[in-house]
Amino acid sequence: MSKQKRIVAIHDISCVGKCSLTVALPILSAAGIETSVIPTAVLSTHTGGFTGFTYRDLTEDILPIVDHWKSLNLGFDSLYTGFLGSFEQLKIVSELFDTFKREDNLILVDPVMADNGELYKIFTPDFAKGMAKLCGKADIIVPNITEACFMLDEPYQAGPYKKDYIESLLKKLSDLGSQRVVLTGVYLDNDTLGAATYDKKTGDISYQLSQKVEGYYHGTGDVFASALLSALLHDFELGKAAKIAVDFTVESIKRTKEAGTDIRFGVNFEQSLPNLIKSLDLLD
Ligand code: PXL
Repeated sequence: MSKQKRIVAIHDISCVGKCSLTVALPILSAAGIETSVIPTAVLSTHTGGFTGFTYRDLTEDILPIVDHWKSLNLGFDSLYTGFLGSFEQLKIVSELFDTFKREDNLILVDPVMADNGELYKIFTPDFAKGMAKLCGKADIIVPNITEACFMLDEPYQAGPYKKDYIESLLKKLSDLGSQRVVLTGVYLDNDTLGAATYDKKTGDISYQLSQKVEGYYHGTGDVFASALLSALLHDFELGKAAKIAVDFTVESIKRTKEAGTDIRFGVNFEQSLPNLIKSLDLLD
């Protein structure tokens, strides 16, 4: 049995509407990974589709938490960030990376800020530039196509996409500074949807596409990134890790669609966890 990995997940807690920490924690725990957290904010719901949500910013708690952990000599096998709510949080998280980065650990940045050609309401195009800088400190980044376009300061185009276009995005994204890139929301025709992966060191590119399920389901980016990280921490190679994450996400979306659930509440990933555990080869 290999040693259990310990990571830290740095996201908000949205109390209702599964996303960020309420998705990352159960998925990574099911994958057998000890997951410490830094909550960046507490919201009554996420910001995508509910009105009147509360928002308690926890930025000022982050550095004292880090200082305490430094005094305990804590280290992490991975640092995983998602939704960050302000420029100040970008700066503090960047410092946190400097503190905890090691040769052998993995920084995954999911630059959560936009979808379907638009930034989420609380963000400005300038924020995307700040996020692009943070991506430069990551080992792996997981943007969707909208986030990629905002970070590269390019106009968003709707698909289906040509491979040439996807591959030019992958390469420009890795030029932001991270060796590996997983681009989500990729489709080359109208029947499939999934992710493309790129490893700058080896030059390997892969496409992990699955049957497209119509409809926009909230929090699926967090479901995907958490499953991807789970697979990478179990030493699956990048393409295979992305396939595991695509399959897990699609299964969760399909189940949610069949149940007719309000899309704002997120997807039923909980009942896909047994299959995730199987696909990670964790059953004896
Ligand atoms: O799933 C991404 C996400 C995470 N956290 C908050 C959000 C969103 C997307 O809208 O609003 C608070």
